[in-house]
Amino acid sequence: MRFSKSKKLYSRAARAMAGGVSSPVRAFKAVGGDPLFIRRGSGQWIWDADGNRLLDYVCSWGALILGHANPCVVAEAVKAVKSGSSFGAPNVPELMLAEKICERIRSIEKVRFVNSGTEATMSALRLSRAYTKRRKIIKFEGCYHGHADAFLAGAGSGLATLGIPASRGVLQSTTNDTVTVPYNDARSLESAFKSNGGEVAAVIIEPVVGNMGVVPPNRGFLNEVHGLCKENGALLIFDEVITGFRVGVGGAQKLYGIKPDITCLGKIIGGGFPVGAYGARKEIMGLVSPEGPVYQAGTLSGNPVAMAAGLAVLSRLNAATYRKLERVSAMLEQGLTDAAGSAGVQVRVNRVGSMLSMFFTGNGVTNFSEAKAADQSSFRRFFWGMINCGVYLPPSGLESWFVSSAHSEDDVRKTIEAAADAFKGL
Ligand code: HOZ
Repeated sequence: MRFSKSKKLYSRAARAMAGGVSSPVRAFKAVGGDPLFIRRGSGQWIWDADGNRLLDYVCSWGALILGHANPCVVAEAVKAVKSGSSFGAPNVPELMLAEKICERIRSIEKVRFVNSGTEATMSALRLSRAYTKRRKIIKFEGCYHGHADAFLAGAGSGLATLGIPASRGVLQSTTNDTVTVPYNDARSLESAFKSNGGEVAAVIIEPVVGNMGVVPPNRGFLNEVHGLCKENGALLIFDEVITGFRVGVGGAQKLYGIKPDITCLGKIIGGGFPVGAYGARKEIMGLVSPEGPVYQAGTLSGNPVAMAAGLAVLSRLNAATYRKLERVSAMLEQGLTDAAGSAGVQVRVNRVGSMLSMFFTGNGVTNFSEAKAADQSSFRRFFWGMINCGVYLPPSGLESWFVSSAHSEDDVRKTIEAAADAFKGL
């Protein structure tokens, strides 16, 4: 495969854009080489600037559960944009999407739309502090909750990919209020509560981690987290920006039977447009301005095009969609494991529904240190082996792969054949 046009575009981008990209992981630093410029997408496929067609397992980092340019989503978005792209005023698609979210996510009685997952978590944190009148938060190592200052401690995603323990420009005084503990370790959470007394406003967690690769919660872990929050008077914030409508129609909270106090959403609810949301029971959301004293606002929040696209996606997600996603994703998990086994390569595939990732290790991966201990140089070679066979994976071993409803069993068979070749080339 030739990538000369992408290469030229990237050197132009490096002159005009910070790091040549709009978000760090996209720069391919973890896998080497130059990022591909994507020209178009349709269903499970993307085409790069050189005209290469690739089977896409990034799917806009999980936002595109129905695949690229789904005709119904496109039609609704086009219809909306033709009626005006933004009003900065209440609109009907926004109301309808809010009603749908409240109907489907059991812990949400009221929702507020924002423009990104980062805005959602940042606002949820402010709200939790206002509600509890406390300042500290506890987060889990390797979980990524966007790039607001308070969360940039022990964070996954781009920081993990680039090996950055913390971001410059974030004041120590801000992260002093952020306590980090290992994921899947309820005893550490318990001691964090003990040593921080009654100061903890909230515990924030990705109920299934998607930002250190995929790491599912151990059996009972989320229940213990919930119990400890209750005992200590802290709110539980579920960051479901990735898992919301991805692991099932009611999100991870339905799957694991937990009712968090605040839920953050993003990605899928915007149908591929910029969006985020946070929601909770009425009593908590009543603190948000203008009803209450917690200020949070945005010109493009509740944008009618994003709302119409999100509504179109949510209206098309049903039990059959999730059954198909499960079948195809399980086939991918098994196929990758078998292909690695036949090639004598040790891997662990972690999967929950249609989010999965493959770690080059013979050990289980249940937390950040285990995820980071996996062999990244094998991932790098595997990544390029897959690209050369026409399969586009996230350009980091510490990110989730996403299957869309457009991916077929035949696509998975092709992916497994490509993986078998890529394993041989390691
Ligand atoms: N933080 C995102 C992945 N977990 C990456 C977003 C992007 O580069 O688009």
